[in-house]
Amino acid sequence: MCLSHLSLLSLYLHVAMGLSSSKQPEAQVLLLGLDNAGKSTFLYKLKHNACVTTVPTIGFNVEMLDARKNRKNIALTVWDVGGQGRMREYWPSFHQDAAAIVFVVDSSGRERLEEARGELESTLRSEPLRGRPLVLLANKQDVNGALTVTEIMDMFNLRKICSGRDWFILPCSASTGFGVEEAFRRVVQMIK
Ligand SMILES: Nc1nc2c(ncn2[C@@H]2O[C@H](COP(=O)(O)OP(=O)(O)OP(=O)(O)O)[C@@H](O)[C@H]2O)c(=O)[nH]1
Ligand SMILES: [Mg+2]
Repeated sequence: MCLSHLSLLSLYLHVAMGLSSSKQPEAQVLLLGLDNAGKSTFLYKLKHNACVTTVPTIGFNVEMLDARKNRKNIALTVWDVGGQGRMREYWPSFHQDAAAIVFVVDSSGRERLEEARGELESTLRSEPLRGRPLVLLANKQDVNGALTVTEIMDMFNLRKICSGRDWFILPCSASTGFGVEEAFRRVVQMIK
């Protein structure tokens, strides 16, 4: 995917979804996190209930998922944006219409936690994302020695950086599927 075509594709998808003429509510979910955090693995586990072999995402992946909230169906569009350094400059292009943020952290990569914390903090400072709910996924819990949600919550100072929005942190393993459905339920619950 050529990155210069991101906005065009996004516009196309909006129009295409609008033309689908369904009165079904729609919401966009933004999946962010450092490279190697497990975003794409999480997305495909959710979509296909399969552990797909991934390659680093250059550009983004997008999938539509059906959810139910208050006895209504909601069409969720999940944007999984590449997390490598050079991809992060494109993250803000996805902020505008996001109803919720899912930030994925590799809990087994202690040495990159500070980098992840910094990226989360600057994401949460973005004006278009003000007040948007956050689900933080402490991923790779299947790895021995992975940090716990409490450790990550403290290291990220989550209570402070998330003031003014609904947030939730939960452990998961995108590759085994542990916590994946629960994460999805939380996201749906928090979308306004
Ligand atoms: N052990 C373990 N490995 C995982 C888990 N989730 C993802 N991985 C592995 O971590 C690596 C990176 O996963 P991706 O899903 O491609 O990571 P990503 O966040 O999409 O990375 P970018 O696209 O570069 O931003 C892959 O080798 C996955 O198999 C997990 O829960 N446990
Ligand atoms: Mg990816």
